[in-house]
Amino acid sequence: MSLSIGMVGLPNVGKTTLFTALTGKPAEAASYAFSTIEPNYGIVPVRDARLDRLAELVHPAKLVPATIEFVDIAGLAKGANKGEGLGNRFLAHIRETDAIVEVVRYFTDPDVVHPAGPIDPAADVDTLRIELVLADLQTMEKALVRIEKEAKRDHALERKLDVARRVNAWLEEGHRAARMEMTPEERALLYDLHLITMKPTLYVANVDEADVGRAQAELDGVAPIPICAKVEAELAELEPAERSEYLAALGLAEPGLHILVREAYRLLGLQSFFTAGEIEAKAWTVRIGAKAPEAAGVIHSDFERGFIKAETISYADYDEYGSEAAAKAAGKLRIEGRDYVVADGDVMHFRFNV
Ligand SMILES: Nc1nc2c(ncn2[C@@H]2O[C@H](COP(=O)(O)OP(=O)(O)OP(=O)(O)O)[C@@H](O)[C@H]2O)c(=O)[nH]1
Ligand SMILES: [Mg+2]
Repeated sequence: MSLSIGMVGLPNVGKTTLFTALTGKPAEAASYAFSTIEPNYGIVPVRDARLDRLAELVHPAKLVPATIEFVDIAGLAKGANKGEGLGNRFLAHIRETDAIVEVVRYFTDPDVVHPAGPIDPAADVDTLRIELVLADLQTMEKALVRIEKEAKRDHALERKLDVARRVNAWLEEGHRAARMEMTPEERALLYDLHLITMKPTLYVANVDEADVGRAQAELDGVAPIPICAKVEAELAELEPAERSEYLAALGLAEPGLHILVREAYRLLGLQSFFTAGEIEAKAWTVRIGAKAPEAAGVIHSDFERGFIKAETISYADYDEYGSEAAAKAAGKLRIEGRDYVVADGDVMHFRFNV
């Protein structure tokens, strides 16, 4: 599973600065609005101290963390749906992402133009919601015509048509699609429309250096993650020792980016399991609640198809006993079947037959 997250926001709020800090990929950030035109794509390893510990114990030739892809697009201006600014066509680049990070300007730096005037996070979130909802309505306009046509031929699609009409009416009232009440089945019926406001969304409050780590009031009913993109970008450039020093000076236990990545995992209902051998130690991403065969399928579809058993050691046991052999001798290696619900941090080895 390759997870991807799209970054949205008004122009000049710090999206590209945050993207560069996250990915280490240089991309142009500038104090004028609409500095990003073509989207930036970058892969971020998910830092996990447990994987480092496994590597220390197993000495694999290769260490492979889980990854998330970030996509940084052009800023959306008020009226983007009507072509204001760069318009909203760049949203196409994030239609198929799994989640959205919305960057909101809190920092006050007068050298950085805020096109909407005074700094007003709640108003900015409203502006952006309206643009995203209007973009989804444009998607729905075409989709409804198509689904209506299809439903005439195939009556099984009438339920899809019904929920599509409901979500259209809901969007017309200005709400995010994700906030509409619907069953998981209805939600699944809408999946292939790739509505942007249906995606789980995290808000990042891009705060002044002085407010780093300070909680902010809720935006649209959820607490934003306070991050100073500028500080994160500086932290990302430092050697580990200097970084620890700077973090301590800021009163932070870890970079805000780590929190962001963890929160994205949580929001998406994901966890990691590990495989550990001489060739490689690797973190894999799986849904919370997934059973052993689904986890096997993350590695290879053959593993799922031919699933027999999963040899499983909990991370805590692996850490305590120090090796597979020692954990096994202590009776901590469990042989789990198809109904086993994978736990976060499980170290697994699959037996399969195809
Ligand atoms: N003071 C301060 N400046 C910041 C911070 N984050 C970004 N900036 C500055 O704000 C300006 C805009 O940053 P970008 O990262 O280019 O913003 P963007 O959202 O990608 O902008 P567009 O691509 O034009 O939509 C740059 O001059 C950054 O250096 C911050 O946390 N504090
Ligand atoms: Mg940018």
